[in-house]
Formats: sequence, C-alpha cells, structure tokens
Amino acid sequence: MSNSTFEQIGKVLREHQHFAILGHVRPDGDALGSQLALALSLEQLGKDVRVWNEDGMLEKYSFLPRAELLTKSPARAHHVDVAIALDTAIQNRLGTALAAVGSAKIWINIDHHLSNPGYGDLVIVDVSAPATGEIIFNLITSQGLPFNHDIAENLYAAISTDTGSFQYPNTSARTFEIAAELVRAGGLDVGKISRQLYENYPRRRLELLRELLRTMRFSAHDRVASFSLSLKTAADLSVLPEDNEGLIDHLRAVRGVIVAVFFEELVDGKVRVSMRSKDEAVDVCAICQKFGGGGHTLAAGARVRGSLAEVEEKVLEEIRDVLKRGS
Ligand SMILES: [Mn+2]
Repeated sequence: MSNSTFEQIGKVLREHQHFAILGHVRPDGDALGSQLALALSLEQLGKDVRVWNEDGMLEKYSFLPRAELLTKSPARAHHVDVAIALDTAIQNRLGTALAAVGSAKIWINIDHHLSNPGYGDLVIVDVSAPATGEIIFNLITSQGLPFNHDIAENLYAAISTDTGSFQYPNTSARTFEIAAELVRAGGLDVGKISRQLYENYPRRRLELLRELLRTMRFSAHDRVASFSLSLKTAADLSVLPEDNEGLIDHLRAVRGVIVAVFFEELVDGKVRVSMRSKDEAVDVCAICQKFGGGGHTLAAGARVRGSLAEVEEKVLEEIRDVLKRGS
C-alpha cells in the first residue's frame, strides 16, 4: 500500500459512474459503517452506488445514518463499473454480494486483515489499521473526497466497534486523532452513538450470554477459555446471528486467559469458530488458517466441518499444542 494506490483509487472513484460497495457475510460495525461511509461520499460526487451485503442491514446497526442504502444483495446480477470489497479477507466471504456483481471493469480491495491475499486490481491491505473505517477515512481525506456528518458517524461507529471502544492493541495515536477529527468535523454526539452501539441490546442477548456461560470451559491451566452455542439453544432463544457479536470478550476479560474461543453450531454441518488472543506471541490467525479460516493476529475465525463436540475437541487441542510449544 502506498500513497500512489490511494491516488489511483481516488482517480477510479472520480472517473467511473456505477459502483457496488460490498462487505463480508455476518457483517460487523466496521464492515457496515465503512460501506455506508464510502457510499455516502460517492453519492455526494453524483455517482450511482449500490451497497450490498448478504445479510442486509442488521437491526443493531439500523441507527447508522442512511442505513437504508445498504440492502441484501439482489438475486439477479448487476453490471457495475467498479466493485469495491471492504473489510473482507477472502473474496468468497462476500457471499451473495459477490454473485450480485455480474461483471466489473475494476475490483478494489480495501481491508486490514493479515490473511487477505490481495485479490483485486487495486489493493490496500493495511494490517496496522485497527479498522477498515480508518483506511476509508485516510482515503477520503487524502483524495479530497466529500465528507459530512453522516459519513463521520458511520466511520466513528466502524472504528469504535472494531477497536473494542478504543481498547485493542492496534488502537494508535493516529486512531485517536482520526476519532477526534470525526467528532470535531462531523459534529458527532459521542455519548449518543455509544448508547446506540453499546447500551441498546435486546434482552435476548443477555439471555444468550447466560446460556453460553453454562457451557463455559477452562483448559491449559486456565489459559484457554471457551463456550459454545448449539442450534437448539439458538432456536430456543430465537437468537439472531448478530446477538453474539462481542460476547467472546467476557472470556477474554478473565485474568490469566490468553486465548478465548467461541464455538457456534451452524445449519450446514459446520461450526463457526471465533478466537481471540491477548498475547502477540499466540497468533490465532495462524491457528485459524490451519482450519481454513483467517483474520488478525489477535482476532480470527474459521468454519470447521464436524459436530460441535468434535470441532471443540480438535480446535482446543491445537490451541493447547501452540501454547505448549510457546511455554
Ligand atoms: Mn474490520
């Protein structure tokens, strides 16, 4: 990534008319906020912009300014000039949004995941950025693209959620400078945004946490903590996929825990594994890559075929091996 890549992307954004902005399946605040922010900037330039995600807009993030722009990917493929994948480590993780792009002259890939192989024609994978939203901010400001309150609020939400409210290790002085600029130039009400992000959960999320805590396990001398969600429990509680975002942090927050793992049984015979590490020496991205997944050094995931019990066993064994080798 270099300034010239930012310039090339800026040029492509100005010179073309029809855009599709895509994000990964099971989106988080960074994916959704980044998609909306870039879309709003392009809209101000007078561009025709589609904003697609396999899951559409989540209830939890429907407060984001102009959230209605982001829709489920259409069943019929559309031709666009430029397709832009945001926050998406593997192109397949675009899901139906990938299929919705009939063809595009140019693919742009903007991301901060270590495991991103750099697919596409113009690529910015900045692993030092704690959120894709930070890279979008850099793109908008460096290329003089339109900026306003709504764009600022979407970027603030993206950065706040992906840094765990400015806590995770990638959070830098630059991150705070960007946040300050968003608050100042965008005229943001931080308290209001934070209430919507962190104090507006449905009751069932806490009921889900109660069930997850019943399954909590510690191993490797309490350095590994995990819990799991079966399809049955998810159905009993009418859980939405978005309800479990962030619950793994309860495991990570325990003193002595180095690796936290969340296992979620999926309908397709696979188990979704989310992993967090508190120690740079324990690279959970590398562990997840062994199971076909990827992510960041301290936060990664994979989808592994097998029953909940089988996958738990296999994955926990692998983590214990890695910890043994390290200690
Ligand atoms: Mn992200």
